[in-house]
Amino acid sequence: MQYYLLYLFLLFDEMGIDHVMEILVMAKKLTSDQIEQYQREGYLMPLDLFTRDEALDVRNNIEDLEQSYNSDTSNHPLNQFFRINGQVVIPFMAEIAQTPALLDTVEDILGPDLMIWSCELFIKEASTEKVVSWHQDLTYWGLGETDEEVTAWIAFSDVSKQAGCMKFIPGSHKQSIVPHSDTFSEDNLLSRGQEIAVEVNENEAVYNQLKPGQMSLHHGRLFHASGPNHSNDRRIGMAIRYVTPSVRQVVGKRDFGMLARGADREQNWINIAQPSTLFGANEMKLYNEILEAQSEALTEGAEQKVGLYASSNDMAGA
Ligand SMILES: O=C(O)CCC(=O)C(=O)O
Repeated sequence: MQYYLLYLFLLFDEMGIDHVMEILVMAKKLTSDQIEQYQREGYLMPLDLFTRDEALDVRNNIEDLEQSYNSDTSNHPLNQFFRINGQVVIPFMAEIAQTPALLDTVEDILGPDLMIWSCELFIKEASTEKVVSWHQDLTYWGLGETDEEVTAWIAFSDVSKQAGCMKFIPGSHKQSIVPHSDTFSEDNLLSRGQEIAVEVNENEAVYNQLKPGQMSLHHGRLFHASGPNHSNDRRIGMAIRYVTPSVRQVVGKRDFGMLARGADREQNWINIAQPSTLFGANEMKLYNEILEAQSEALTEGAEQKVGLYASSNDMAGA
């Protein structure tokens, strides 16, 4: 103990109290500068998560599933599972969302209690025109304007500007949710083609270019979008939405979350388990129940039917 105190004293002397305190209360993965940057700009990138080989393994898992999936045995096109709540029925998506290094990083932003709300794959086929219009994620989720939601977006291919990477407007998360309008555009990957209805200054956009295995974090109110994939490879990314247990569903009657770390003391969420089987019977039942519950918030106010990726026309890149 005496040695420990003496060591601390020498450290304070040598490095200054602020720097030592920073180390003692050190975040798990991010530096205090990165945490400040996230708070100031509303995003962080690029962050290394997986090696190239690990990222390639995940890409192979995705592509094997695309090859083996038989839509006749399910009432859902595969893209629906990819685009909403994949973590409920596809074990490898739930596992990725619980990668310890990823949770350490998210914990630095949201704190020790973490729930997974949704995992989604955003795939744009090579040389196609699919885009994502400017939007704020929280607009249609029914989770209010919370600061306690963050998206980790992981690249499983080369996500360059040419391949249609995301772009962000720095600091835009400091605004409330601004008005959006539904475009239902064919080339839009969002469920209702929702688009920010106020002016977005494209000149301010920062491009989120990522190598396979790298990721970014972005805030739920950040203005963001992505362009078409004009590269000759598919553009593959997984978005994982994390919330703290204190966030609640305020539009729908109930909502579901998978506890990834810590504890859910508030019980605002119906806690669900990680899937044990790919498209297992119990997992599918739960998937349908969640989709029905969430569609209340996700389709609220839409003037046209919102399919929530249930039609094969919604296939990314098709
Ligand atoms: O992958 C994209 O291009 C857009 C993703 C997105 O909007 C999101 O993760 O919130």
